[in-house]
Amino acid sequence: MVGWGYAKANGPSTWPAMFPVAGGSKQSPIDIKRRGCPEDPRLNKIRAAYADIMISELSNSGASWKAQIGSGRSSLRGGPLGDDEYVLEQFHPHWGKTNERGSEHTVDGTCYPAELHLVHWNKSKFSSFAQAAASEGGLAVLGMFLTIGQEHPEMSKICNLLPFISHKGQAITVTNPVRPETFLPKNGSYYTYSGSLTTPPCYESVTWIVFEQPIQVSEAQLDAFRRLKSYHPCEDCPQDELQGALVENYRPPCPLCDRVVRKYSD
Ligand code: SG7
Ligand code: ZN
Repeated sequence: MVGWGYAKANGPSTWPAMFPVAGGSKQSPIDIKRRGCPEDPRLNKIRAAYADIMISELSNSGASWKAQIGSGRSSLRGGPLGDDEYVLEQFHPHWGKTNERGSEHTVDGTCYPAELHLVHWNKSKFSSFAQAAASEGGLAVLGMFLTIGQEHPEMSKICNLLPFISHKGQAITVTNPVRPETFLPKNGSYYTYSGSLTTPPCYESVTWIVFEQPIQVSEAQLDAFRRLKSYHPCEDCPQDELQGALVENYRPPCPLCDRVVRKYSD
């Protein structure tokens, strides 16, 4: 058996066989039903502060591209996170082959063309990202819906480097400054719930914070994502329905089960 992926043979419906927790009751993503999201007056604004953040490596995992954070200072607090401080580990997106779908979370069944994830871990309670990722309350992921519109200047810095990591397993070492705050929408309204990593091992360790207002990227920028390949440079191009294109790398919504999605309105 090949590893997990997004094709019919190794896609999300097959994950629970290899990763039993993927069939659990606190999985992500979910469809956010707006009518079912009580505003919680105890929630407050997300406080994200980033300074001198440098990307150390940009890589193609075959499932997405990933910008690994190498240095700088970051602090994510507030909202549902209480007094714990979370720090930025990496960011990566999920996207579709066309603009009709691509986001992992959906809102009343509506998909966006892509979704960006800023992955943070709880430095107050854990001593490494790996430990936090496997523990309840370990991670906080900021999710931003991407729509097609203006070119995003900060995203362009990434897009310009993607041709160097066109295939799975490729990575480039960089020391590139990035301003993660430019990926947050102007309006701070968000949905929050307890969930999981959206890829294997699907650990149920994530406090999800999904912003209501999408951010814009250009069609050309999403096309740069879509030009990536999901197979190694020495392998033959897979002959499945995706033909080796790294697209459709989103997990469809999982059952909400007995969870509540709370809303904060900015
Ligand atoms: C992407 O999404 C990668 C993964 C990430 C996963 O496939 O960015 O990161 C690595 C280490 O390759 O997994 C543990 C982790 O961050 C799931 O992240 S997500 O739930 O935010 N989508
Ligand atoms: Zn993700």
